Amino acid sequence: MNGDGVEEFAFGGAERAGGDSINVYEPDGPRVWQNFDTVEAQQIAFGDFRPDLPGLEVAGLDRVDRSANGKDAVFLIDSAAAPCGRRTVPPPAAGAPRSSRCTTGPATTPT
Ligand SMILES: [Ca+2]
Ligand SMILES: [Ca+2]
Repeated sequence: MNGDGVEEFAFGGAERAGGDSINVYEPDGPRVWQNFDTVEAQQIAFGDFRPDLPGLEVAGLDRVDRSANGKDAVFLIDSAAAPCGRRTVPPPAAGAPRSSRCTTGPATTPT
C-alpha cells in the first residue's frame, strides 16, 4: 500500500467509540494510516479496486445503523487514507430471507 515492499494488514477498530475506524499497519507495528469515516467497519479487503488511483485501496462494509431498521454501506478508501467512494446498501425486500446459512442445494456429508 505504501510502496515499501512490505505488505500491510488492515482492520476495523474501536479508536473512539466502537468500530469507528479503519487502521492499516505494517507487520512490525507502525501504523501506516487511520481513517474515521466509518461507523463500524467490517469485512475489510485490500485491492486495486480503482486502477486510476495509485496503489491499493481498502474496501469494506460499514454498518451505519445497527438498529432494527438497519442500514449498511460499502466504502472505498485510497492508499493515503482518503475516502474515494461510498454507497448505501439497499435493505432487503420485505419477506426476503436474511439467514446467513446456505438454504439451497443438496446437503453434503464430509467423506
Ligand atoms: Ca508497507
Ligand atoms: Ca488503485
